[in-house]
Formats: sequence, C-alpha cells, structure tokens
Amino acid sequence: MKKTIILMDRKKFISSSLIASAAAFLGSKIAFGGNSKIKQPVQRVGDKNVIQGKHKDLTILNPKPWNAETPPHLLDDKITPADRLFVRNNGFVPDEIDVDNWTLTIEGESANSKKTYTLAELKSKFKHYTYQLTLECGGNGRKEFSPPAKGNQWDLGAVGCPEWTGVRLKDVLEDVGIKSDAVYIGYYGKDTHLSGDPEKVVISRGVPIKKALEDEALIAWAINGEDLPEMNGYPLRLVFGGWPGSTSGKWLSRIVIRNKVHDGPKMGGMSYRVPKYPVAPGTKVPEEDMKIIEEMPVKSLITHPKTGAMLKGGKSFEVRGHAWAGDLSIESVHISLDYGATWKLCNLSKAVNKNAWQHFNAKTTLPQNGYYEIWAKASDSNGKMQPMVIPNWNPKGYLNNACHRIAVKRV
Ligand SMILES: Nc1nc2c(c(=O)[nH]1)N[C@H]1C(S)=C(S)[C@@H](COP(=O)(O)O)O[C@H]1N2
Ligand SMILES: [Mo]
Repeated sequence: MKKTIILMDRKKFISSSLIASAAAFLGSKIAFGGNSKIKQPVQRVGDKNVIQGKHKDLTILNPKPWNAETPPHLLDDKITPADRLFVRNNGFVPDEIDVDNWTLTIEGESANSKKTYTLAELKSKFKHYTYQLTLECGGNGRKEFSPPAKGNQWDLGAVGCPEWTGVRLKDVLEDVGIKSDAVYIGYYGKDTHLSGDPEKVVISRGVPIKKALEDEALIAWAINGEDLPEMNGYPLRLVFGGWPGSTSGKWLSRIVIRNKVHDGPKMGGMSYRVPKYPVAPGTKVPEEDMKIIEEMPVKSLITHPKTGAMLKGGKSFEVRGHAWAGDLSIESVHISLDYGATWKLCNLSKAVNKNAWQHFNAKTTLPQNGYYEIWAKASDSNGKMQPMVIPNWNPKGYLNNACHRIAVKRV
C-alpha cells in the first residue's frame, strides 16, 4: 500500500513537471466561455479576454464567477501591483457599488452595541495603517492533487503581497465594544449568489478573535495607495495576512462578533477545512472529522527566471522570488539545480512587517548546456520546511505547499 502511494506521487510529480515545462515552451491558449452578470468586466485585447483593471497575462480559470491567477514570473515585484493580484470570486461582483452610501455595520451577540459607519466615517474616525500582507487562496496549488479535487484548478499563482491601507479591525471592534465571551468574528459582503437568489449569502467566513485583534488585521480600502480594484473587493474589504484568502472578506458590509465559532456559509462541511488526521488519497472523510484551516504553511515561489527560459552559455544569473509562512517568518531559502541532490543557501530579506512575504535571491550558473530544473525550498522560523512532493491529500485540495520547480535550458 505504501509503495503504491509513493509511486503515484512520483508519476504525478514527473508528468506535471513535463506538462508545466512543455506549456511554457509552447505557449498556452486560454479556453474561454460564458459571461458574468456585471457590466463589461472583460475586454478583448488581441486574441485574449482580459479582466478590467487586470494584467492581460493573468490566467483566467473560470469566467462565472471570475477567477484568475498570476503566472509566477509576473509576481517578481517585491510589492505586488494591483493589476497582478489574483482574483478569487465565489459569486458575482456586486451589480452596483454606491461608494458614497457604502456602510459597514458591526454587531453580534458578543458586541456591546451595534454601530454603522459610512466609508467616510471609517476614514476620518480611525487612524490609517499600511501593511504589506500576503494573501493566498487556501486552494492555491490544488491542480497537483491526485485524485483531483473539484474547484478552480489553481496552479501556483493564487497568491500576492501588495501594500494594503485601511484601519485596524481591532480599533473598530473596540469602538463598538467587545464582550468578554467573544471567540470569533465573521464577515458579510455585498457580492451576489450564483443562483441569482438575493437572499442567499455567497460566503461568510472569519477568524478567531485573537487573529482579528492583531495589529496587522485590516479593514482596507486601498492597494498600493489606490482604490481596491473592483474584482478585489472595492470599496472595502478585510485582509488577514498569512491565513487562507477566504477569511479576507471582500465588498465588506457587515462584521459580526460571535460568542462561538462563526457558522456562515463555507465555514462548515468540506469548505476550507482539512481532515483532522492524515488520510490516503481519495478517502471519503466524514464532515465531523474535518477541521478549519487556520494559518497557511511555509511556501516559496521562484519569480525569476521564468519557467521555459533559454539561458545563454555559462553566464551567471540570478534566481529570485519570495517566501512566506502564515504567522511565522522565513528562516532560510535554498535552491537546487540537481533535483535536490545539493542545495545552495540564498540571500534572504527580512519581512517589512508581520505577515509580509520575504524575498530571496542567489547567483548561480548551469554547469553545461542542457535541461535543468531549478527548485526552491523555504524553512519557517519553527524549522518546518516545504515538502518536495504534494503533501497531505485532502478532499478539497487545500494547502499544497510543495517546493516550486521551474524548467530552464542552458543553450
Ligand atoms: N465577499 C467575498 N469575499 C471573498 C470571496 C468571495 O467570493 N466573496 N472570496 C474569498 C477567497 S476564497 C479568497 S482566496 C480571497 C481572494 O481575494 P482576491 O480576489 O482579492 O485575490 O477573497 C475572499 N473573500
Ligand atoms: Mo480562496
């Protein structure tokens, strides 16, 4: 039994690497169909569909609802530009966004009062903070799981780390008053359900009160100093760096302070939850044996060179990218040019603040002409490393933090 699993993993490992490098060398076509409810969310640029306000080379995974990811080489900036940040929608972007009359209500059984703030009040009443926060979808890397999990087949690019500006969630919660029995917060947004039923909530998740009260937990209205893009939650959203992106509610209109674990849509069942114990690939896991995903695991991404690069002769070149680890920091990043036989330690920057990704780089050369894979592997401040192969198969394909591998040629 054990042998079969190892073989399966290995086969998948090899075939996915071939597919990835072949696609990179040949260039890939985006299949496309369907339409969203919102007005002109997409423009035709050349032979491509481009989401308004987004980079033309984002990979569109689903047009209904819109879901798009960023190819790793487009994430080379230290601070992710807004037009490159991935889009993960569970429903339709709100039809009409009336910024002047946009309000945020805070209430709940563990709130001392109920308060509603206009956007202008939030901005004038509370101190503004800017943090660089890593946002990664819990399903990033889902594509690699075997047997496959349903849902968007995210490859590597459902992650980004822009600078977010807003007010601290804790300042607003404290203004309302938090009862001593508070254990969780939950969010509600103004996006609409795919069924068209206006009563149905698309998604309503949250975080334990402890995470909500951290300095870096933001109610944000800006990315990199400008209004949030429509697809990323304009005009207001939550941002919890280092936790599954699904906790960072977009088009934010209401926050509830709860005296129990929040129970909104997509908090239970198989959504954003993983088995409490390790399971064999393909296992049907009973709901009561699932637990909520909290912080995201240690991970890294090579953003340069681009997979498929043809590197000239024996010149040295830089390998670089970013690494992040939930609420922890990154201790080290290593790269390998020989399938993990030998590893080289990279230079590593410090995080600008908690929950921001860190940057690594290393100068290297390829010994002779031919085909190479470059692997990167990060370790977190608790000494945990990224696994080489796909870890912890789970029914919905979350938390794949296997080391990133790119394919290049020396010519
Ligand atoms: N209201 C609302 N908030 C939401 C979602 C959504 O569909 N609706 N998707 C969540 C998920 S699953 C992720 S990964 C992040 C993605 O944020 P982004 O689209 O800005 O990258 O938003 C989260 N917040
Ligand atoms: Mo997500």
